[in-house]
Amino acid sequence: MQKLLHQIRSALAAPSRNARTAVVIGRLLGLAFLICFGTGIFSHFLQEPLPWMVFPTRPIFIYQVSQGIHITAGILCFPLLFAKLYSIFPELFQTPPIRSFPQFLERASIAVFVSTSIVQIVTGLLNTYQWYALFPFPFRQTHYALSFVIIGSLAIHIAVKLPTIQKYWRRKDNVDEKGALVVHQEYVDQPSPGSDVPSRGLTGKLFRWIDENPEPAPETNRRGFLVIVGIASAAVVTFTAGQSFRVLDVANIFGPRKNGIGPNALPVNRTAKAAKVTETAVAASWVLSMVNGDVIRTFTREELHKLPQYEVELPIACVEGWSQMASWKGPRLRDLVAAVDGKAGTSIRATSLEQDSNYAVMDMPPEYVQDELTLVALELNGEELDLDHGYPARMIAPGRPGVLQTKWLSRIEMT
Ligand SMILES: Nc1nc2c(c(=O)[nH]1)N[C@H]1C(S)=C(S)[C@@H](COP(=O)(O)O)O[C@H]1N2
Ligand SMILES: [Mo]
Repeated sequence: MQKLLHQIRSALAAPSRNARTAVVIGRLLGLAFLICFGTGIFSHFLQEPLPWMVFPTRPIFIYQVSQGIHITAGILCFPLLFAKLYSIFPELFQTPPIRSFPQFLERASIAVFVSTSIVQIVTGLLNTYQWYALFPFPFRQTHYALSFVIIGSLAIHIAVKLPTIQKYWRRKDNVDEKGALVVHQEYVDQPSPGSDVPSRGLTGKLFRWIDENPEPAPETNRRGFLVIVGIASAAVVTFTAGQSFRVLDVANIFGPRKNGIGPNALPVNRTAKAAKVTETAVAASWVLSMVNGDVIRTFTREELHKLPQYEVELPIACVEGWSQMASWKGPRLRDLVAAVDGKAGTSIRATSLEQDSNYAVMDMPPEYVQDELTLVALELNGEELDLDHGYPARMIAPGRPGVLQTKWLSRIEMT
């Protein structure tokens, strides 16, 4: 068994597979995961705020940018994780498989880290294509919970590997005094207790695990590997980031959403038909109910039009990674709140005509309710709001995820 593991490692050895490469890729991967974690936490608490939390409403694109970065960094994890696994692959066949408790901890944390990361980025990517039905668990809660498992196992992994990380952090560790690359052609064996087969560890030096006729390990091999990883990373970003960042829109080949497509020149997330509101939304009896305890006022669409109208530029920024700027027109939410004597510090709960959906009820903290840019929109991009965009009226507020921009409003209650 040990002999076999030993042979596998020898066969898999390559100059691009060494500790320095693992550290270089690992740094980028760690950074990408931290960025995803931070922006993910922001997105999570916007959707499930704790009572004491107050969120920034400016800049208006704060969520658009943060979620765009989240999705882009997440997509970047595909080539990076692949490259990282490639660079350490022979290490999976260490002999003996378990040597000590810290080493066991390290391998276990990697196993957890790798498997959860793969689940995380694959389901995350599927989510950007709205393929929720493919997995039998609620996406958002699972994505949130897994992120802590990933960050935790990553922390353990970094702690255990700290000596290696320090040693190969800087490039000069691989070059001699004259700046030439150090190439070790022989493999490095360490005596392993209780076994007659020596164990082999990554030395970070460029060597090949070839038992006979060691071949020189050319620097270009390792460089070439990093270049390929770089090109692959640049390509996936270029071909998808356009759904989040307008400048790259022309190159958005794989991203599911395109700019300017759809009614009112804006993509539709869920259609009126899918939300089963095609009848209720156009019913002549439709009114928007403003409710403040016992004070209730209803507004027909005509009455909403008669209130002071404001025009604002605000993006729809979907959690699924696409976003687009649009021009909205309608009364301010705070004017409607004032019409039922709502206090300045009030939060609201908005209810949609849509039934039985996670998006049917939305809570909004005071900072958004009072914001002058928060509208009950009646028009979009210079036209009447399309049925698919929330006719007769929908919410639009600065800096919030698309999921909270409730369409087909029916009731707004002070809470
Ligand atoms: N009632 C209701 N409102 C909703 C949704 C929904 O499914 N039902 N989808 C939300 C999501 S996830 C997004 S991204 C935005 C998209 O708005 P749009 O379809 O007008 O572009 O609407 C939000 N408002
Ligand atoms: Mo969304």
